[in-house]
Amino acid sequence: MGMAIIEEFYRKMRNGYVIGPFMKTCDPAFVEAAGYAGMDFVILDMEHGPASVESLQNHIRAAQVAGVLPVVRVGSCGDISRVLDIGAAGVQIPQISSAKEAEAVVREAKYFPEGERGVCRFVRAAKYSAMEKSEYFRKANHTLVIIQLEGQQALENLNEIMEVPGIDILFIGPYDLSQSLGLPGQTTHPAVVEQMQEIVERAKKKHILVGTFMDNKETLRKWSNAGVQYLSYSVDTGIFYEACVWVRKQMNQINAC
Ligand code: 3PY
Ligand code: MG
Repeated sequence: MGMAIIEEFYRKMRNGYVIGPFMKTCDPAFVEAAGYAGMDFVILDMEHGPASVESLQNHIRAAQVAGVLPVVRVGSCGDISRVLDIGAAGVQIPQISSAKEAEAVVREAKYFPEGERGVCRFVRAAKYSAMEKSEYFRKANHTLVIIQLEGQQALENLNEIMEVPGIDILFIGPYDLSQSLGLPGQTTHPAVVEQMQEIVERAKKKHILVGTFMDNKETLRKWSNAGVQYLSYSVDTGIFYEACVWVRKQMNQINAC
């Protein structure tokens, strides 16, 4: 992905927000459609989706065709360099709870001097060696590193986590956070919202970009008003389900007339 696209993504976040869905479907057509609808990014999900590194290559190609930024949420740190090799513009890593874990993420995601990512220039991100070596290594560290904070330990260690260099966005996972409070799924429970708010405020004081997940209009309004810049709105499968429910309702209303 070009450096200019990442720069533009940053500019948008600094000036307001970016928005995009998680993707669990295995057909790249959904990624293209999200891009044509004006989404800024898609999060291709390896933590909770059936996608493999092999199938994700085509999702990333589709994202590039439709001008939407492809971020991959990996299942574990071991996948980070593999998804960057196939051209992911960013990586999102679940369940980070300490500065040590955050540092390990940066080490995996960045080449020297920022990290120790395994080196190979015969990969898709380097145009299979068609790109000049110097150009590849100059550009390759321009990727987004997003870590998910979604447990009580992450909150306890927040100050140290916020000091780790190389982290671009702190992402709050409301579902896992609710579980860590003994309230699984209750993402609008006051105790969950209070902790989310605390992370947002502490990150903003340090001028760190922050993201979270929401799956309805009310929570979208709440967290965008709170100044969250990376708005992860729902999931392709859920959006499709809601669209089908809407169509069904339209037909029921027409029949009732
Ligand atoms: C969570 O809410 O736990 C996430 O990981 C994002 O949906
Ligand atoms: Mg989670």
